[in-house]
Amino acid sequence: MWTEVDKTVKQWLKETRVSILEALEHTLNIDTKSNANDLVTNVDKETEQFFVSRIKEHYPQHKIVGEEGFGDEVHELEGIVWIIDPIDGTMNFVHQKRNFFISIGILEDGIGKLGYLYDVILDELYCASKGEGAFLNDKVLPPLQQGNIEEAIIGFNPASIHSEDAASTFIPLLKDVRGARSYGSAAMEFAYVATGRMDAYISKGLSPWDFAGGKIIVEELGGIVTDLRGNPVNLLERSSILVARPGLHKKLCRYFQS
Ligand code: 2AM
Ligand code: CA
Ligand code: CA
Ligand code: CA
Repeated sequence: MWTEVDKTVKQWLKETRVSILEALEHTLNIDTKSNANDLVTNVDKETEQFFVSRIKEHYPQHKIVGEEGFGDEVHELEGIVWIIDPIDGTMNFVHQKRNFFISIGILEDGIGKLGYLYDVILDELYCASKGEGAFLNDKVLPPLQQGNIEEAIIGFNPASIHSEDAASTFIPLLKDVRGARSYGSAAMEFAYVATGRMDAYISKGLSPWDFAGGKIIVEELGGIVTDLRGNPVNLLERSSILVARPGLHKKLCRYFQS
């Protein structure tokens, strides 16, 4: 069954790519959500509606959690649940027309089974099937190796610097690591950790659709995904995120224990 679902998701992703590239040729319809910098476009909504209608048609028993609200009200992870971010990195989508991803995680009874992070512009699909490895397009991704702070490049959200505890958490950490990056798409940052281009990614205030797909992929590679305090994340709740290579994760957690 999972092989068939996997094939179907990949086909749907390719279909959405065609529509999204086409939409980028026209004027986007842009709205704001929680604040003036929290953007949403017609393409976010249409892409989510596309997935919801296809899933309902092919897998009527499955439940769907989607950022734009076209899915179901899901209060428990029993059965099969799809967690979808139709465009992750909407600000990049609007301003840069690149560096945005489609993110999908599929869980069975709360266990991640299939994960997808799709770089629409580059046509690069990062995916994992639990117990069967992770891939970038057709290439197998090798397991993540141990890492240390001094040689680490970490991804983070620059807004974190304004948080009340930044002086005792983010600032010391940024001094100790080799370098820091911010790509503006949680999915992209998870994909970069999965491929070893970055060693960790740290963010406050993410939602399940920001991390569900990435968590499945990174965990399949032996990486660790928790909140900033090192606790397991709940896939139905907002959470901070600390994702890193094994070993490095524990060292990074120490910066956030105070
Ligand atoms: P989004 O583009 O799907 O909204 C940007 O640093 C990252 O944080 C993106 O992955 C973005 O996802 C996510 N994010 C979560 N909550 C956000 C918010 N309120 N405003 C902007 N980006 C948010
Ligand atoms: Ca959003
Ligand atoms: Ca997102
Ligand atoms: Ca989104």
